[in-house]
Amino acid sequence: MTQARAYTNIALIKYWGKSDITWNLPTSSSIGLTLDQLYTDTRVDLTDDLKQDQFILDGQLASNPRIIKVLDFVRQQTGSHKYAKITSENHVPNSAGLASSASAFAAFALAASDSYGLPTDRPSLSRLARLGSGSASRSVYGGFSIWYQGYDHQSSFAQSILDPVDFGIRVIDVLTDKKTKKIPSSQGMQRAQSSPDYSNWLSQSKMQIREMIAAIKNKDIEKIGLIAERNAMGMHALNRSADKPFDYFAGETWAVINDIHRLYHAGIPAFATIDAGPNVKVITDSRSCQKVADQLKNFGEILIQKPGPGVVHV
Ligand code: 2P0
Repeated sequence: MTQARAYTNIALIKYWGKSDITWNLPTSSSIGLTLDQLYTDTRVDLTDDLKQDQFILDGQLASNPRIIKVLDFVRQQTGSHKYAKITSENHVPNSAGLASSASAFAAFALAASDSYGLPTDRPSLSRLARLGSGSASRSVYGGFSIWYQGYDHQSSFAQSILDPVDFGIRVIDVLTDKKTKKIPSSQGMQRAQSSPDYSNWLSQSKMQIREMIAAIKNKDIEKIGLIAERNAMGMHALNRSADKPFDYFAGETWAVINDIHRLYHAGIPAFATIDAGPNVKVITDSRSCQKVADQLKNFGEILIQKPGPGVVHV
């Protein structure tokens, strides 16, 4: 038996497209910041009496083809024929609809690698986590990490940029909408790849990766926020210009973004980023986060997060 814990990460430079669906290879590199509030604990038990893999999520028997895909890969690598019992618990305050495949597959990668005797160095864990869910490759690491695009299973892995984070960056979740998203990320990104602006997005993203690494090394929260906001807006513009256009933003999304811009113009570091749903995350600093949270609390539940750790045994 082995049990692991991993935290969610927020993409500052987004992963939004696949070049290979089977291996989950992305069309661009991405940068994430692992946070400290939302995590998944996953336990893997190998027993001889199981006739198939068994997955229990938050106390309920569940099924997830991606878990089986990762386990089949692990068995193929190790020559093992054992089935696994996987027990997973998401720790999300107030069940706010924030459950994440990133924390889930990062924790699962460590628990499964340990159980079956695969290497547990972080690059190897990030590759295995990636097979389950792309963004999970970054949750293997604490603090800031980069997931290199690569061109095959071996070359597409994540590495640390900075951990621990020794400056006061904060991320505030503004939970205007707790329902599950309408279009799953994997479908959303596939549709976005039909946008006539997609190749321009890829070249922008390449430049933004370099700028973001420099901003992180300089501990420049304003630059980090400005680049992340521009990158997020570019991702959502792709969705709106896809063959079958769609939009994750809701009315409240724009209302929160407009307030964030008002705060920034009043001299408070506050920048917006949005993933595959309507909720806005605010990038800010430790001195301003309470003020920003107070300004935005009328929109919904607020969660203030600090940089968090990488995957560990528990
Ligand atoms: C990211 N997102 O970089 C981007 C930005 C959402 C928006 O990665 O299909 O669940 O499992 O590889 O990792 C969410 O997509 O997608 C995501 P799969 P995943 O964080």
